[in-house]
Amino acid sequence: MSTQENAAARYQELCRLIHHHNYLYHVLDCPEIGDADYDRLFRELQDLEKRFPELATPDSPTRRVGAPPLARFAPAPHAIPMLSLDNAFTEGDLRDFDARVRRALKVTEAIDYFCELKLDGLAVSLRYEDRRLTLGATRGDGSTGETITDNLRTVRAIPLLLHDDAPDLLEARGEVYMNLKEFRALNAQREEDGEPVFANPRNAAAGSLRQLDSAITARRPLTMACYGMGAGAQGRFQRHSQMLETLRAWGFKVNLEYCRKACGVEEVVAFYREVQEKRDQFPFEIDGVVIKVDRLDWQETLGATTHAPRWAIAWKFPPRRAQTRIRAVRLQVGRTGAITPVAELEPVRLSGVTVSNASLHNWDEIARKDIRTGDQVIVERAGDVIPYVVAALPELRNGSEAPIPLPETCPVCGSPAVRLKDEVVPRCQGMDCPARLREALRHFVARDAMDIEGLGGRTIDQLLGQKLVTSVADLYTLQRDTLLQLERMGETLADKLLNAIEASKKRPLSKVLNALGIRHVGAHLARVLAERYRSLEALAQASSDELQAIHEVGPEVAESVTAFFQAPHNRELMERLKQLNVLPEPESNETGSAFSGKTFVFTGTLTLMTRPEAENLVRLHGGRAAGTVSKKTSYVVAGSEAGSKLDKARALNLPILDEAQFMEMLEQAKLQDSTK
Ligand code: 3B9
Repeated sequence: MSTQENAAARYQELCRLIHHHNYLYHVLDCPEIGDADYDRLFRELQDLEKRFPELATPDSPTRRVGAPPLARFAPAPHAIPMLSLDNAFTEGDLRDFDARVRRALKVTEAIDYFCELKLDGLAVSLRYEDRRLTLGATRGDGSTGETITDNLRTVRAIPLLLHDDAPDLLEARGEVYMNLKEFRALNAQREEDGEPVFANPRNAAAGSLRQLDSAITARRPLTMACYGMGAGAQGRFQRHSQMLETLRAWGFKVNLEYCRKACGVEEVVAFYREVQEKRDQFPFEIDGVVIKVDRLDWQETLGATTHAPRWAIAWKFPPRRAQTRIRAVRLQVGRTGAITPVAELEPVRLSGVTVSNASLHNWDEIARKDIRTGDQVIVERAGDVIPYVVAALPELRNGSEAPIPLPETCPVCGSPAVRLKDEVVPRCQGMDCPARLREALRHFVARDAMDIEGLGGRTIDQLLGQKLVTSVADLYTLQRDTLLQLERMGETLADKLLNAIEASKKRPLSKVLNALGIRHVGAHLARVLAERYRSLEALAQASSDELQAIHEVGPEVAESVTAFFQAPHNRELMERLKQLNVLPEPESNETGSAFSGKTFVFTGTLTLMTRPEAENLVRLHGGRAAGTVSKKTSYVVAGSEAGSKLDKARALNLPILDEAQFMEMLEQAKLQDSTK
C-alpha cells in the first residue's frame, strides 16, 4: 500500500473513532476514554489533514473548531415552517387545551400526551443529506432563518454524520442551549477578561450562535437536544415518542430521560408539578414543560395555525422571585430626557445570575406598591427582561425607610424636570443635558443605527468628559491627534474608529432615521419611512397627512416626525450632518434583489414545491408574496385548479404565470443575485 492509501485508511479510522467518542461523551454522556486519549486521536487527525489536505471532508471532526469567518449569514428558507408554541400559564389553560384537543378529535377518553422539558435556548434546524449535515439554520421568523451551518458544526452534540440506518433526507429540529455549569464558568472567565457577562444562558447561547466567525462559537460550551423533525418523518412513525427514540438511535441527543408519557390531563398536571419542584436541580435552565399529543395521526387531524400546532402547548413556569433590600434609588436619564427610578439592591442570586439593580418603572408604580428606600422587596425576573420590584414587604420595616421623591429637576444637569399630563415619568427639559447626549450618542452609534464599531460606552464617556463632542455631528469632526490623547487609545484603535466613523457616512436611510432617535420611530418604522422617501430632505418636507397615508403610520408618529423636522436645533443638525458629508443612501434591498419591488400571488396547487417554499424563494430574491390579488400585484402564479384569484387577476389584466414560467423567472433571479 502507498503512503497515500495508508493515510486515507488511517484518516477514515480516526474519523470513525473520534465521531464515536464524541457521541459517547456529548450525546450519551458516558465516555469510554479519557481526555488525554481523545486529544491524542484528535491531534493525529489534525496532523494527517495538514499533511494530506485532500483527505479533509466537511464532516471531519476537525471542522468542529470553526471555519473561515463569513461576511454575513445567508437566508435559509424553511420548506416546512418552524412553528412556535402556544402558551399555558395556569392549570385552567392546560385543561382548556385538553378539552379543545378532545373536542376536535371527538374523543372522550384520556389522551396520550408526551411531556417534554422546555429548554430555554434557541430553536435550530439541521438538514442531513446522505446522512451528512449539509445545512444548519436558525428559526428566524419561522419561514426563513439564517444559515449558520459552520457555527452548528462546532457544537459537539450535533452529529456531523448519522448512523447507517438514518434516511437519505432528514431534518432534525431542536434547541441549542448552554448547561448552567458551563454558563457560569464562561461568565466567570469573561469577568476576569474584562468582557461583559451574559445575562442568562439563553443570551449566551444566542450570542455564541450569532458569531460570523465560527472559531468563536467553537470555544463556547454549546449543546443541543432534539425535540422533533421537519422532513424525513412522513409515514415512518405512529407516535411522536417513537420518532424521538428513533432520532436518538440515529445519533442525536434527545433528552428522553427528562420526558414522560402521560395518559390524560391529570398525569400531565402531576408531571408539571414534579418538574417545577425540581426546577433548580436540572443541569440547564428551563422555562416550562411542553405537552404534545403523542399519536401522529391525531396531530395531523388537529393541524396547525400559521404560528403554532394545535396539538402542542407550552405550560410556562411562573417567573422566579427572590427577596432582597433596596440600598438606594438611582435616577436614570434617557435619551428623550425621561427620568426613571432604578433600585440599587443588595446583590441576590436569581436564576443563575446575580441581580443588583431592578427597575421601579415610574412613580405611579412606586406609589401604588408603596416602595421605599431601605425596604425589603420581592424582585422578579421573567426571561430576558430586566428584573423589577414586584412588591415591598412593609411588615419588615424598622422605621429607617425613606419615601422616593419625584424629582423636580434633572439629577444630571439640574434643568427643570416636567411631567406632562399623559406621561408616567418626568422628563428633563435641558436640551444640552449630558445624560441625554450620552444616551443619544450610544443610540446613534448602535448596530442597527449608524453602526460605528469601536465606539463603546467608555470612549463616549471620555469624549463627553473632555467636551470633545457636544452633538452627534461632532463625531464627524474628530481628529486623529485628539483621539490619541484619550486614555487607552492607541494608533490602531484610533484608525479603526476613524474608519468606522467615515464608513458610517453612507448608511442606508433607514439606519440614519433610526439613529436620529425621533420619538416613536424605532428600527421598524424607520424602514417603513425609508422605503417611502428617498432622502432626509424629502421626509423633512412631508406633511402630517401625507405621512398618515402610509400604512403603519398613525397620527402620533406623523406628529412626532413633523415636529422633529420643524425644531430649529434639529434643522441645524440636519444641515451640519449634510455639510459633514453624512449622506444616507436611498433604501435598497440588501440580499437578493432580482424581485425587488415585485409582488407575487400564488394560487392553485403547485407541483414542484409547496406554496410557502415558493413564497420564501420570492422573498429570498427581494420580492413580496401576498395572499390577495390587487392592482399592486406584479404577477399571479397559477397552479392547477386555480380559483377566484385567477379570475380576479384576469379581470385586472395582470400578468399570469404558470408554474414552469415562474421556475424560469426564479432561475434568472438566482443568476442575477448570485453575480452581485
Ligand atoms: C410544522 C420542545 C420546544 C418544542 C414544535 C419546542 C418548540 C417548538 C415545538 C415543533 N421544546 N418542543 N416543539 N420540547 N422549545 C412542536 C412547534 N414543531 C414544528 O415546528 C412543526 C412545524 C409542522 C408541524 C410541527 O407541520 C406543518 C407542515 C407544513 C405546514 C404547516 C405545518
